[in-house]
Order: sequence, then C-alpha cells, then structure tokens
Amino acid sequence: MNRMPAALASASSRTRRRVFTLTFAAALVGVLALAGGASADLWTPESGGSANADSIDTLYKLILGVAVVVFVGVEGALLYSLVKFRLRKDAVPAQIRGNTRLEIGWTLGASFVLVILAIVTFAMLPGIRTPPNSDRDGFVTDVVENVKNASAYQPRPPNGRSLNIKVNGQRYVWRYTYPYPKADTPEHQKVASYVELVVPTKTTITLDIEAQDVAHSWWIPALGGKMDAVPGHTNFTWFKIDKPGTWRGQCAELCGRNHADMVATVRAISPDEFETWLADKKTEIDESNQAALARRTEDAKEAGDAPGSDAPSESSEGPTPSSGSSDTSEAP
Ligand SMILES: [Cu+2]
Repeated sequence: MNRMPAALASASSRTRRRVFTLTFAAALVGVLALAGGASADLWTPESGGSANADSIDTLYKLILGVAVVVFVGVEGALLYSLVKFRLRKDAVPAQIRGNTRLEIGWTLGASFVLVILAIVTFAMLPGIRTPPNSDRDGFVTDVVENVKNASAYQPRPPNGRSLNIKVNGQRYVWRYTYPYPKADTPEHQKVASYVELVVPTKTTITLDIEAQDVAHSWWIPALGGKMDAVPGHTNFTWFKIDKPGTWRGQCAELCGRNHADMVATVRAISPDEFETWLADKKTEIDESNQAALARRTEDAKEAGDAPGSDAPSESSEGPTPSSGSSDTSEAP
C-alpha cells in the first residue's frame, strides 16, 4: 500500500480547495460579466426594433437581475456553509433543530420577491400588448375593425388607426396582404408580397396572423416576440418602428420539410417611400395579372386552333408562379 504522509495529504487537499475556490470565483465573475452588455442579446431577448420588444427585454432583465441576486445569495450561503461547517475529525457541531424566526423570514422574503415581480409584470403588460397610436407624421391609416380572433379581445391603438396587414403562413413562405385604399375594383383592393414585409416607419402596424395549411409561428425577435399562426384562427400582434432598417426572423414552429427555409424579413422605409412602394407594387401586380390573362387567352386560342388537340397544352394550365418566391402573384 502506497499511503501518502499525513502532512503531504493535507497540503494537497489545501491546494485542491484553493483551486476549487478560484475556479468557482472565476466562473461566477464570468457568468455575471456575460449576463450584462458584454454580449448583448445573447442572454436576453432581442430588442431595439419596436417598443413592445423593448418592454419585453426590460422586464426580462429586471427579473433576471433579481434572479441572479437570489441565486448568488443562496448558492453563496450553501457553498460557504459546506466549506465552513464540513466534517472535521473529533469536532461535534452544535446540535440545533429548526429556527422558526429564520424559516418564517425566508418564506416571507421569497413571497415578497414574487409579489413585487408580479406587480411589475402586470404593470408592464398593457404596454407590451396594446399598441400605441401612430406618430403624427406616420403613414395615414384607416380605422381597423376588430376581427374574430383566437383570444377574446385583441387591442387596437387608442384611436383605432393602424396599418393592418394580414400575415399568412403557408408551407414554406410568408405572404403579406396590404390594404390598398385607392383601389378601383374590389378584386384589386389588395397588394401582396412574399417573404419581405415592407412597412412605413412611425406607423403602428397591426398584424392579423393566419395560416393556410399547418401551424406556423410568426417570429421577428427584435420586433416583439412571436405569435402562432394557426389554420382557422386569426392571431394578433403589432410593432411600430421609428427608424428605417431591416429586421430578420424565421418561422418558429416546425411546419415540415422546408421549415428552415421559411424566413421572414421586415423592411421599414419612410411613410412617403412606402406610399410609392405600395403604388408600384399595385402596378406591378396589375400588369402581371394582365399579362397572365393575355397569355391564357392566347394559349386557349392556340389550343382551339390546333386541329385534333383537345387536351390542353402544358402552358394553358393557368398561371403558375413564374419564379420561386414571386412577389407579383395576385393575393387570393
Ligand atoms: Cu412554418
């Protein structure tokens, strides 16, 4: 048997203890440093796009701060006690059992923390849920009627005015239908785009979120969290962007084979630019529809002219989206 001399054993255990203490301290400092601004939005929700996202982020950081204090306090006391009152040879610790005042104290203390967090949360929820009015120099919008939603009430801005866009999730693309106030005929009242949602700045955007086929989830992290897109229901969320920019997101519900390709982009431009964009989009869609109609008529004529060909030719099967994520197909 190779036994270590007693003195050597105690020295090596002291070294081990020191290494442990130092490692723990370093880890703790590292965690605390990373939790803050050192790596923004790695530990906390993304924000900076819209007021609701900012409020979610603030609330998250408040609760995280309290949680870190509680965690460090509890774990610190635990580790301190483990080291300080560890088993020693021939030492008998004080034989105590229970401490009523201490036990009532930490029960009340924990309840107090929970009550404060609940009050702060409920105070901040309306600002997250209810959209504000658009700015004075925002895009001029209509009063939006409430639609039937999955939940009983979906708040609109106080003055009822917002740019209300329908978001439709379908395997594997997002379609956005914009209201087009200057439409001449009912069937051409809508302007639609795919993948990229273009919106005016300084304007409250309300989204009616639907799904065509299976459940999807609308998620642009910096614009206020995510919302399920469920077939047969209309869900609701909102955002309001102050400065032009681009925000990226991704379908957040596994919806099938190409789920990973179901990305979404929100591009915010000034209200004037948006008005132009909307008009251009409308023209583009109208022209595209007319071209498709002309092509169909021509194909039908050709098929009729050709002797003995009663089977429709391949190109006469109606308009098909010419390019993968065509922006120009008409919204249903
Ligand atoms: Cu999806």
